[in-house]
This record gives sequence, structure tokens and C-alpha cells, in this order.
Amino acid sequence: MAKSNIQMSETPNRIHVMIGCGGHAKVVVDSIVRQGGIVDWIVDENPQARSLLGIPILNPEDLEAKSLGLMFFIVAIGDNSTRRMKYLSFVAAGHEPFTVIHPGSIVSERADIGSGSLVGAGAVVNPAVEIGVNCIVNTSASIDHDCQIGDHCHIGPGARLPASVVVEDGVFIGAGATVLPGIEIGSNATIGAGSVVTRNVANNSTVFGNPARVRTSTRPD
Ligand code: JB2
Repeated sequence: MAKSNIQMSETPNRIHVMIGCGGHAKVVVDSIVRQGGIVDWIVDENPQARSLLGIPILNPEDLEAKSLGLMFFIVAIGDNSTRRMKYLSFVAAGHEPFTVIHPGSIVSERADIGSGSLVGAGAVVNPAVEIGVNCIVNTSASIDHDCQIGDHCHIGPGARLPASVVVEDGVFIGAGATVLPGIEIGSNATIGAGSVVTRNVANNSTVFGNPARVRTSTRPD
């Protein structure tokens, strides 16, 4: 069942933190506020950062020093590997990821959205879709029936996955790309913006163009 797992009324004293204070963080804060949630603190390693959209920023050591106990968190960093690393370290420390679904998105009750993921404004997630943990379904992305998205993926703004597309962990699909029905995209692959993907994509590959062609592969499959 698609739903946010912000549970403020059940755990009113549990602090909500967001990791990251760059461009993507602004989008995530706005989505959280629009769904009726709050962010108590932002955590970021940039020592110059003081606040974002009125929310105070702490560096990780200051957050630790506050001894706030177990927290709800979301990682608001676009880069998949950085977001994955931060997510795993917060989970390992016992904190609980929360999911953010912008109220201006359309998400089927028959879709599954993993914890710590964001579904942004104008995005559509149709029935029988599974989305893993710590993903970004960015602004106006469209994920149609029976698609399976792994963990730590980023489906870029306006990207289109018409049906039954399989996306493994850590994949980045650039803005406006289209992946044809039934295509499989291997883990940590990158799909360039505006590409049309007509063939399966190997793990760790970078493909782009129409039709999308392989440009690099950092590791043999
Ligand atoms: O280890 C790290 C790290 N730790 C904290 N590596 C990187 N690259 N960044 C780290 N950060 C924090 O993430 C930085 O201190 C900074 O606050 C934030 C990255 O901000 P930036 O504006 O560079 O990127 P972003 O992830 O917020 O947004 C990117 O991804 C979005 C999806 C941009 O490409 C946006 O245009 C895009 N919409």
C-alpha cells in the first residue's frame, strides 16, 4: 500500500531529520511540508551551511552531541551512491527512514513505495509497481503498471517507464528518458537524459541517445 510513513501523532517526540542541504533538499522539504510533515533539523557536512528554507542545519558531530535518540530521517541528495551511503549509515545506527509522497503526485493504492523514497510533484506511479528503498521518483516522472524499481534509484524528472520495466539497484535514469516496455536495466547503470532505451542495459553501463547505445561499462558483467 502506498503511503507516507511519517507518524508524528504516534511518536510526537521523535525528531525528523533530513540529510543534505543542496538543490534536491529544497524539493524534499517542500514535499514534506505539503504532505503535512516537518523537518526539525537538516544535517550536512558543509561547515558554511546554516539554514535552508528556515530549517537549521547541523553538522553530523553537532547532531550526535545533541543525543536526540532514534530519529526519522530521509536522505535528500541526488547522487545515488552518496544517498545510498548516508541511508545505510543512518539505518545501521537504528534510525528509521520516512517516505515522502508529494500530494500533487498520483500514486496507486496498489503500488509499493519503499521506505525513505520520495515521489515528487506531478509524478505518476500506477498499479502493481514496486519501488525500493531510498529512491527518487522525481518531478513528473511516470512509472506505469508492473514496473519494478530497485533500491537507491533515481528516476529523473519527466522520465517515462511505460510498463513492466525492471530497474535494478542504484540506477540513474536522466530527465525525459523513455524506457520501452519490458526492458531490464542492470544495477548502477546510467541512462542519459532524453534517451529512448530499446534494448536491455547491462550493469554499470552508461547509455544514451535514440535509440540508446552503450557509451561506457566500468566493469564486465
Ligand atoms: O559525500 C557527499 C556529501 N555529503 C553531503 N558527497 C556529495 N556530493 N554531497 C554531499 N553532501 C551534501 O549533499 C552537500 O554538502 C550538499 O548539501 C548536498 C549536495 O547538493 P547539490 O545541490 O550539489 O546536489 P543535490 O543532490 O542537492 O541535487 C542534485 O540532484 C538533484 C536530484 C542536483 O543535480 C539537482 O539539480 C537535482 N535536481
